[in-house]
Amino acid sequence: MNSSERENIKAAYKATFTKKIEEVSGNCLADASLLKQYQALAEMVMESITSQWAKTNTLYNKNESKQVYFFSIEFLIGRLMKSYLSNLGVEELVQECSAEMGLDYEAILAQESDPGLGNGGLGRLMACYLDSSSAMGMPAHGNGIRYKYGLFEQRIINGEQIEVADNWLKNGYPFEIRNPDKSVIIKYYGQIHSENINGNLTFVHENYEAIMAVPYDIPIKGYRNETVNSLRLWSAEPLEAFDLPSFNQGHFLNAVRHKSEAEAISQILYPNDNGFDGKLLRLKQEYFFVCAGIKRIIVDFKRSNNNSMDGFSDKICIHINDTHPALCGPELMRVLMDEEGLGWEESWKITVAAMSFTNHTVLPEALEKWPVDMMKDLLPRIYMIIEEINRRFLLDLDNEFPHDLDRNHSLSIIRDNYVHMASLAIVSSHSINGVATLHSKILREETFNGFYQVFPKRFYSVTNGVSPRRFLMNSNPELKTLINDSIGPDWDHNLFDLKKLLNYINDPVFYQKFDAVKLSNKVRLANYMARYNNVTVDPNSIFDIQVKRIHEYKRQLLNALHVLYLYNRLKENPNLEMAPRTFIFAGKAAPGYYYAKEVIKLITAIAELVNNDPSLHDKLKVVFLANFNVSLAEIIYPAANISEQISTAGKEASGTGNMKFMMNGAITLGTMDGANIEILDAVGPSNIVSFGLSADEVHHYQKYGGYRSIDIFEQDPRIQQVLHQLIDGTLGYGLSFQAIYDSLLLYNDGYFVLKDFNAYADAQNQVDHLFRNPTIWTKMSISNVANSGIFSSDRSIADYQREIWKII
Ligand code: Z15
Repeated sequence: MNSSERENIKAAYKATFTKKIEEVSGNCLADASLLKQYQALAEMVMESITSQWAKTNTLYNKNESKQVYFFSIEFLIGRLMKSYLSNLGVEELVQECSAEMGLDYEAILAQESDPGLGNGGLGRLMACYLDSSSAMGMPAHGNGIRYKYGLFEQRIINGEQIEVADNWLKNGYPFEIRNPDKSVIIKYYGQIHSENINGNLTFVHENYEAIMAVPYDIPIKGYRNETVNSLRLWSAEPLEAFDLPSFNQGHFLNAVRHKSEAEAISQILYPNDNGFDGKLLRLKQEYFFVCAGIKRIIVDFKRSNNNSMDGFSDKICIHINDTHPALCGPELMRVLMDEEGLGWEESWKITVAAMSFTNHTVLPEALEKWPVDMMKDLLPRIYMIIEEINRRFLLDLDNEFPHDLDRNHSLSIIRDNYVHMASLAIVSSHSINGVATLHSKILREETFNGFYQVFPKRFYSVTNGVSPRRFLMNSNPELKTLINDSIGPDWDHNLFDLKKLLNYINDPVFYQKFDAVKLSNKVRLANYMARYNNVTVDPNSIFDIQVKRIHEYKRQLLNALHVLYLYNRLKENPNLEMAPRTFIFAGKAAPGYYYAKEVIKLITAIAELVNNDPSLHDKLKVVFLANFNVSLAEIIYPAANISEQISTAGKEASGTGNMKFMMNGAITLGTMDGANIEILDAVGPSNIVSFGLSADEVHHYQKYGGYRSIDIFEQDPRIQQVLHQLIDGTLGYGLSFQAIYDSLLLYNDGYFVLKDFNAYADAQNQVDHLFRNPTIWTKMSISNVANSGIFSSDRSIADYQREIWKII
């Protein structure tokens, strides 16, 4: 494009934008608010995307290529405007034009609400996988719930978490299209009668409560290609327009009550990450999007397949993200048998061939099990089918392992009056995978060992990945530019090309530029902290960051206790030689998780103590950033020197924040857990700081005992001092962290915080030494960026295509 062509395009853009402002606001540009500017831009973006979207859908409707459907109860997509602009290849144009028109581009983008339709890693992973699928031109779609309220907004008041409703739809949402013509009716409760119709046993559902699922579709635009996939989120509505059985029977009040009950289903996201709550409404949610999603897939498939189900599993992959959508198995069976008239065997073959399952946790308290009575009452036909799936599975088991009653019991899907959802998912899928090498091994050898013995070939491993577009190119534009200037721009289609940065691993000129980028990102975060936390931090201090959900197994407590220990050392010796440190925390606690909320209180109390003590000469600062979400994450990762990944080994299935930090040049300070192990493999031992018990050691202690936290306490005066400070008023008058103290001593420290303390303190000391040698540090940091290619979600998606969905 020559410069006059470019000027023409810019002039056209400005004219269209000015016109759009009038359309969306009834005002001229000079009088339009930032919100209206954002809405105008969003409309223009949608207009450019929708024609490609329609073309993609036409292509898909021919049914030539295999389609993948991700069923997930969470999709944590983050703001989309920047992704759209960058994927369309028009971001620079829009930036330039905005500046020339006197508009504030970043402020316009900040108008967008950040949809919190997920809790943490699980939901964000799905968003990265959608981003990558589109980038790779692969037909893959999301299927989930359009929660009216996403994950709560977190405020910190008097050091405590306060939850505020997340009304992300309050100004409307410009990137979705409501498609009421594609609504699906969902039936709950009632009774099942079998009837003999024309010699066929037929199951009839009576006296059910019906509600309507209405889809809202969000386009997932591929990076600089023609692919636009769909994220379909279902909203629950009353079905007035339909023939409501209770209405017909004259139960008008029932029909009204039914309206608010219907809407309740997609009202709010459950705020637990890695924790099972067992609420009836949650089970309704699970069936809601499963039933709606399966129905739509079948309708679309048949329309383009001469109204036949032949070849379904050659063309459709139903991928279930954790067990929340595990009802996909029985629901697909129900539709195939009761609506399509197929027999059990044929239906079962199709179901298992179509379905694959990813497990994301081994924490026992997170594994879903629903009371039989609840399931039977709410979903009578589904429960019947689960019983039959189980009966046939146990029969097969008995054939293979005769009279092995223990095995039969422990693998039974229905056991001790609960439906075990992981068992259901495994039995009804041809593939089950863990999300990191260690995690998959634990699944095979421990968590699902019984199933592994029965179905060894069903078990796979795919290490998680993250979107390099969102978490490198778009959130760290200065690093992107530096990389482009150094190795050329082509790494954007193959993140392994970042290895070419190793050519600069001894280049002092490159070091300078690289350090300048990091500093600039740290200044940005420091400004944020000055503004929102009213804390001044030194951008040249080590930014040591732990951001993730607050959970015992993630051990924010270990980090906090170590900060307190450092504080004590500095108090003893104000001239202690150490690089100044800024410890940064962020993360939400589930509202009902008392212990996690205590940890937030503890961190803010330590911050109060440390930040207000002038005798520390600014060597130590502690900041808890409120309301960690995708938008805040995008500011945090690029600014990190240290990435804290310190879970008790064996507990963090993979982690994905670890990858986002690494891609931005942070050095991992981590246990040998989840994907940290693979980060070590990728960067080599000299570019990571690892410490602590191994998963085997943790497992051994948990199985055979032999760990007594009180022994460590008694031998270590540093720990005595710190633990005493939890309860002696050091952290504020009247403030006592007795529950935390007790968890460590009285209840024997279930997450091995004290056991790993010494190793962690040593590792932190090593970090200090490394950082004080700038050449070594920069070299480590560059190596991390250069070796992060394997953690692109493009690589993960390629693995799934090859190993699990068998595409190409
Ligand atoms: C969640 O965020 C994760 C697992 C779960 O079972 C639930 Cl319910 C929520 C996380 C894992 O804790 C994390 O290790 C993993 O990286 C992430 O899923 C994506 O696989």
